Amino acid sequence: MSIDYTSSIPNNVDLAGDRTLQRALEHWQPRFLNWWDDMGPDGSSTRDVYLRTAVSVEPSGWAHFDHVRMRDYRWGIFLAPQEAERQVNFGDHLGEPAWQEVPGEYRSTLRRIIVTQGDTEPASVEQQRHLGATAPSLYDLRNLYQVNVEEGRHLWAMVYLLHRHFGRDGREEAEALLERRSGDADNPRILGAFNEPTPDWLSFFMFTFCTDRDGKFQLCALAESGFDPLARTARFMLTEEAHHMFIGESGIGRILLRTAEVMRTHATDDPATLRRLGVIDLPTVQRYLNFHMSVTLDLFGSDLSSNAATFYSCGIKGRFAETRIEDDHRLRDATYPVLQIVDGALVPTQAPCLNALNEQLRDDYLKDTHGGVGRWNKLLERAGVDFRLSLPHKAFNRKIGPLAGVRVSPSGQVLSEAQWQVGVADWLPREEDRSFVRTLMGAVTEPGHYANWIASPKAGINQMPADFAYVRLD
Ligand code: BYC
Ligand code: FE
Ligand code: FE
Repeated sequence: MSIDYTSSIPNNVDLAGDRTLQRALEHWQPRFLNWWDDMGPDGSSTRDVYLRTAVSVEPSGWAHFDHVRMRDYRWGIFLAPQEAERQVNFGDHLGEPAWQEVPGEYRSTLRRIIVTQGDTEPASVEQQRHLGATAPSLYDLRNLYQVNVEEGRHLWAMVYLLHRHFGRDGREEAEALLERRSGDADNPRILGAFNEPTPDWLSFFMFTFCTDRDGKFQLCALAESGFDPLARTARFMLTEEAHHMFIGESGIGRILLRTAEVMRTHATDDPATLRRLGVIDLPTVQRYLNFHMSVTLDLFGSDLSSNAATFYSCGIKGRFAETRIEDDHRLRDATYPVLQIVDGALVPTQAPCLNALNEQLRDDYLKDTHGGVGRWNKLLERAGVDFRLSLPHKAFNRKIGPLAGVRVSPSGQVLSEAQWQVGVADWLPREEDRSFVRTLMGAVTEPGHYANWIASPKAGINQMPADFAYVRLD
């Protein structure tokens, strides 16, 4: 099933066979391009960038590399191949054939979840739009643009579903997706983390490590959906997500390696000295990690949520790896532990599993994140540095759910407000951390060269040589 790149919207959904839909999307396309010109990566339009573009959805075809002029990038609509006789695999409709059309009674619920997913995609592009001016290398600049075009494509994926399956209100939602703005006081993006600024590359790498990973877990849950077009689009989006998280994990890894090198050469772990030497001290990296983890943990929603129970029972949103779990896939009698505050302490308490599905997905996410932090610590260990990074406790700095009402340290101790105020400067990025990191930001534009604060990558993209011009600047 290859993709038709001759039509104005590349796709594998036979757009040409549905003229009304095609016209509606061709109407939306220039609006999307206007949004991209206004809110997409600043100053990128005439640059030739070595990008990965999907030319088919088969494993051999979705990673085709070539230099592409950014403004000519072709965003398309790609669904993973349909599985014959797929069923609804959980909830009240377990065992029924998967839906190819939206069940009338679930229309507004499904639309809301698709809109929420869709809203994050352009939001992240908006958050990252100024980073191109301060990329530490052409390799990193290319990676930023790769993420940006793919998040743009993820917006297309959700807009296709809205136009194809939700009629007029779907079209209105597709317009609104181009109107909300990250961080806007009057018309912000829907979810908290997508209204936070991403002002520097340390934030960018933390965002792709922490927040794109929420994308992975939410998309995995949606890839289980009984609504088959949503499942298929989520499955294809997931093929792209792995690279986004790689950029975050390897970006932080390279920062750690470079700092460790300077720590060894100068036999110091003093943050002020390291800053004078132009590298990022490790406690600052930890504070950024604490911040990005806590805002991302909020993205999973409230610990107990009747919405989550409804999404599951209706067959709209499953669990991570739903079909690999061995249980009844209805969960009416099952329980799951959530943290409750009892006499000033955090105590795991069994709750109805259906209501605790946000918490369960958050826990699945945390396990995955632990793996990445473990790999960072291995790098530090091998580099001969004693410092270790750690994930903050899941109750740390929460703004969503019952844990928003308590002060908890990164190690999980419940604190008084006064204790929190004493500790917080060690736990979350300080203004001086952010302004120091800002002083390091400056574009490095010579192929094969890297800013002083970050090591070069182990290997090039698509095995390109070290001095490859990933981006041709004008
Ligand atoms: N900020 O019952 P609750 C990605 C709202 S990332 C603000 O707990 P529910 C990407 C909630 O909407 C993946 N508001 O929520 C990554 C609800 O509002 P309403 C994105 C929040 O519904 C990087 C109310 O609080 N995809 O793809 O169980 C770059 C009650 O909450 C927040 C998805 O999220 C928050 N953090 O769960 C690019 C998947 N949390 O309805 C892209 C789709 C909750 O009462 N979304 N609220 O007005 C969902 O599955 C669910 O909407 C959520 C929330 C899991 C987000
Ligand atoms: Fe995405
Ligand atoms: Fe992503």
